[in-house]
Amino acid sequence: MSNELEGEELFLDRFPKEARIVRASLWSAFIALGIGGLGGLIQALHRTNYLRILESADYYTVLTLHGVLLAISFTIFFLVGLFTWAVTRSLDRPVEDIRFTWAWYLTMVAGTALAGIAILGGFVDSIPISADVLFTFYAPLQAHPLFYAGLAVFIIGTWMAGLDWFRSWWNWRAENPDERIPLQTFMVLMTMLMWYISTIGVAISVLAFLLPWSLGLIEQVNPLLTRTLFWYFGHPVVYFWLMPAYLLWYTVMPSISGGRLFSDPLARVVFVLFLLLSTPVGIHHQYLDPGIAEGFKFIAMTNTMFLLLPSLLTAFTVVASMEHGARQRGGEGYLSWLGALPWRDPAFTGMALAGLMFAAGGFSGMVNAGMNINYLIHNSLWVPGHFHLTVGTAVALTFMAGTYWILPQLTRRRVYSRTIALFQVILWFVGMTLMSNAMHRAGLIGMPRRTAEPQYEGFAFDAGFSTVAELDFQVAIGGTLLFISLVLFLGNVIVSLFEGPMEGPVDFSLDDPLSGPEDSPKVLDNLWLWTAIAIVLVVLAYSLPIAAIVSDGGLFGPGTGTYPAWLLGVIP
Ligand code: HAS
Ligand code: CU
Repeated sequence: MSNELEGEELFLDRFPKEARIVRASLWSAFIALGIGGLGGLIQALHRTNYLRILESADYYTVLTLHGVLLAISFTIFFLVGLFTWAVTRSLDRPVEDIRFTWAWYLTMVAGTALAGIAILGGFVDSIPISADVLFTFYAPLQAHPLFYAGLAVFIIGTWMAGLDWFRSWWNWRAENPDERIPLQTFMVLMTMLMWYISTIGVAISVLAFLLPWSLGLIEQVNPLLTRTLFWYFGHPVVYFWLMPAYLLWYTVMPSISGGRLFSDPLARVVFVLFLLLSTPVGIHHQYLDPGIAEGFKFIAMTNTMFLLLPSLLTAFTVVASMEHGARQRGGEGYLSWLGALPWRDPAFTGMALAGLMFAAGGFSGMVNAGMNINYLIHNSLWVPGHFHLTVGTAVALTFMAGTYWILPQLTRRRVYSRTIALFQVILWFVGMTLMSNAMHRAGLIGMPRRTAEPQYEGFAFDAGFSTVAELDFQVAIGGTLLFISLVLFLGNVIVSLFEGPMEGPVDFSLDDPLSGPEDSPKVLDNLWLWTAIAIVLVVLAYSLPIAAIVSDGGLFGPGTGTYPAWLLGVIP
């Protein structure tokens, strides 16, 4: 890849100021990971009835903390660190103004602190602050204004971060007018374009409706409208978590496999497809919502099926690159090359296991996406089963594995123990296999998600070939293994910092793809064109459903629509 760091020079030496901000972002991500992960353990043991240290009422406070800290803070803080690293190294230029870079980081920290205070307030009955609204914050659940304000501030921070990366690219382009955008920067820019388009939904939902409502400025909101605006953002956000993991799979994994990326143009196509298709699909989270016509749901389903394509292309390209690496290392045969991969390297093994689990997570995603079959699993424990494979493993395990590779470049310290690191990533895989498999199966027999008391005292689930007790046991064991894995990860990383500095040259270079950008048409790099098409698709998919929701239910609340009481927030 052109314009990149030479192998011998550490990122830290070449870009010391940028390395500090990347480190700060990663530490913030890890703090969120530690607290959020503890919440996960508490929940897994509570709902399976193995250990209850809380009142069931506080379960929802913990669940909100778990969801917000892991799905929003951990993922996005890691992402901003990774993207800053990727843009700086692939353009080989420092950020334009480091004060602005710190400004967006601090804005994100401030937003997290505000939302965090609002959530933690839920534990203290004597203060009137709480936000037990879960990470989807659907009305009629209402949070303290601090929570919505925190979210808004956090998102503004990410917008500023995007601006920072675009600025670097604009200035780089002025100096290199004829060069193709380096692949890592291309991936960052595409991801951020998707993010700008999709966060408009949540920004409107929060600023125009939920925040004024919780401040008492407006009396009510139209819950279906705020839900729809949430999911307009809520599907693309899952790709916002996934695309940095893909950045690592495409640009780092081939090199640590000992090979080269199979095709740079294909990687660009994948990111273009994500920009085009990630947003006009959000209604696939609302197949069961009344008030949205079936035809609109059908359109969302069709778009979702097309959206499988970039991930299927990724499976092909990434595995082909791994195979190339294995063959460089002497691997042979149809499948026995797999044995020649560097399985002792925790960075490699973590990412490969994350990919393997994503194949299963993608499959349960296809089940979710089918309009009719979704009725079977919606709001059941199947759905958390699905997203612990996707965001909880494809993304989280890739980020942990990526940390083992990137940390020495940022701190000049070797990872304290590669053996513990290897054990840690395998433990995550085993724990998640137990937990998510049991969750999927429990969902199929009708066990609901998001409840502290899934057994509904006195209600017997038709367990068929599995018993609830057996599934609960697997969830509890799996959740415990995951927590141990998390502690090992954080412990290993922290202890590394106290090790002596690395000596001698260390090679962190990334090799050129087998087929480079010159093999693809320049139009792939035309960001304006893809953004314009993405906007047109969003308008086509959303304008009519939103118009119908507003005309049925009123912009600020229920009119004479035909919604059931629960959706209107009326407790019968
Ligand atoms: Fe999803 C619900 C559909 C992907 C996250 N999803 C959720 C929720 C979350 C989530 C958090 O259509 C719950 C939200 C809530 O709280 O209510 N999802 C899909 C589909 C995909 C998909 C079609 N989801 C993700 C990703 C997520 C994520 C990615 C996070 C990062 N999802 C749904 C639907 C619902 C849903 C419905 C609503 C359910 C309901 O009723 O509530 C697709 O993008 C999946 C495509 C993936 C593939 C797999 C390709 C395989 C690859 C692996 C390659 C292997 C390697 C390793 C590299 C087709 C790329 C090889 C190793 C060797 C050793 C060889
Ligand atoms: Cu989705």
